[in-house]
Amino acid sequence: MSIVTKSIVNADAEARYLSPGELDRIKAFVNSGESRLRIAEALTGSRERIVKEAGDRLFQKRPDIVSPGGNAYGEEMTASCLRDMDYYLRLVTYGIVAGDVTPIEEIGLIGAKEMYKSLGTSLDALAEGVREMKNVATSMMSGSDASEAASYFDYLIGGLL
Ligand SMILES: CCC1=C(C)/C(=C/C2=NC(=C\c3[nH]c(/C=C4\NC(=O)[C@H](C)[C@H]4CC)c(C)c3CCC(=O)O)/C(CCC(=O)O)=C2C)NC1=O
Repeated sequence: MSIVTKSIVNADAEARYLSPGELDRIKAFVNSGESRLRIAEALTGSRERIVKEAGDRLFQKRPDIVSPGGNAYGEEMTASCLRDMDYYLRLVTYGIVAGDVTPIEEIGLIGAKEMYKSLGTSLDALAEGVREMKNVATSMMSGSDASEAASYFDYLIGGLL
């Protein structure tokens, strides 16, 4: 839910007008809209490059995961790994558009650690892959867009560890 919907639901539950604090938060959300949409567009437009470069960097740093016995060893498993990175990049764009990390949490983090443990996937390595996506993505942006985008990647990394 965006801050707009959330504020309205809360205010209406108490049959009251939006408070000055709520209006301030909505104002900040609206004012940051243009830059958030620009960032989401940039990530969406470069998704293939971001996932591919970040994947290459991850496998260079962690050759064990793509070596025999590794969780992402073999063409199919490597493809699943890159697909997961693409999933997470997509969730980051949702968060940026919503101006809220809730979509990242609800779609990508709740239950994720348990699931990855049962698959034998290293959460450290997955988080490293997300960190590399952040590095590739932010290197393509201006300073303020990069720091805005970085905060969503950082939230995701923190949630995986
Ligand atoms: C949008 C929400 C969402 C997420 C997050 C998601 C993740 C997800 N990743 C999976 C598998 C997987 N995930 C990985 C990922 C990796 N292995 C590594 O060593 C690396 C660290 C990492 C890549 C960076 C691999 C290799 C598999 C296949 C594992 C297997 O089949 O044994 C699976 C098991 C089923 C399948 O293979 O599709 C799920 C459900 N699915 C979803 O719908």
